[in-house]
Amino acid sequence: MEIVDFRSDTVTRPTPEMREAMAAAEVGDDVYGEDPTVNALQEKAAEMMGMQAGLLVPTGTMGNLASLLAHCNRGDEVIMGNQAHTFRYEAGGLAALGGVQPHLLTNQPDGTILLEDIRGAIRGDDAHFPVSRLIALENTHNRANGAALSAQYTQSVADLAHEHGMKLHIDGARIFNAAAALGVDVGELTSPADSVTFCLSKGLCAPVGSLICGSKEFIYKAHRARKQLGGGMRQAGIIAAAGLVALEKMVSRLPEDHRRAVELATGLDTIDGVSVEDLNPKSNMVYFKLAGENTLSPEELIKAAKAKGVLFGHAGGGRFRMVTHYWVGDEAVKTAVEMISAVVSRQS
Ligand code: TLP
Repeated sequence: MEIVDFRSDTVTRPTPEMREAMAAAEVGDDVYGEDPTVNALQEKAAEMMGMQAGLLVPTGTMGNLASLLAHCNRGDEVIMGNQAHTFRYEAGGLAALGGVQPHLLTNQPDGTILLEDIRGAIRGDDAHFPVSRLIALENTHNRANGAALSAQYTQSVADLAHEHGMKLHIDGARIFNAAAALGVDVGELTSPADSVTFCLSKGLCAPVGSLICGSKEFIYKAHRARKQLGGGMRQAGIIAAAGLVALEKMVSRLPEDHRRAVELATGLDTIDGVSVEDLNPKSNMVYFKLAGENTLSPEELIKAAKAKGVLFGHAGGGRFRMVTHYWVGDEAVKTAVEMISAVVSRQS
């Protein structure tokens, strides 16, 4: 039985071209700054993001944490959405390792945080208060159906941050999906911010790696934070080589994943007993719930679909997530809809 894996775009395996580039990569010791392939990747990433410098880290989680550590002191506060990946899925690293306190504000269904909410959360100068140091946005926003935050909104949040002597960080794990969804150059989405983390190992198919980009001064600090976190890698050019292929070859095909997400959403919505949250998903994620009289528990649905070769995840609260990516084509979308329909209809 063929398995179609919609659990995440993180499941993507490297392309044959990436494997070739990895095998042929020129390498050096990156802790000495001597890996030419890492240096080339960092320069390319910074240029694409419209920033001065870049830094390769193993994961998006480390990228966000090293960025927070570089921006904040212990006891500082970071304003972020209550649905942010950094708050929900990064094992509390900002509190555990940074002593940084999240100040949570409601994420709107489109992934934004209302400007008036942010304004109201920024603290005055009072010895009772933590210092409001940083605002963090997520683009695309994972739990908001993969919504893309516009350049204009990002600029407004950056202006607000800077007005108050604060910084703006973007968790741009899927920032290239956001750029594709909005039809803009990725730099328009990132250059208003002070720092961004983006991932090579999601829709771009690289096996490992994320980049942090920002000013030279910020990257200098993030470099030390990366070392503290154990993320100083040696001949990391092997990884960077795949990353360069990701940036050169995989960005322009992301709209294909987005088209398939719309097709998947449309197909799932025809199933009696399935309710799709956003019938016109903006990027590569489809969230749905079971509706009507269905008695399947989330675990039962996932298990029954798996038995038919279709993998997807439960995001909590009866919300299921399916993510389109390079390794799921049109046939996989059809198979997924058919199999989920078979599982759900047997129950309703
Ligand atoms: N997200 C994963 C899971 O952790 C939920 C996924 O399957 O979507 N920021 C965002 C917005 C993310 O979605 C993720 C990964 C990360 C950061 C962390 O990246 P990694 O997994 O490289 O640490």
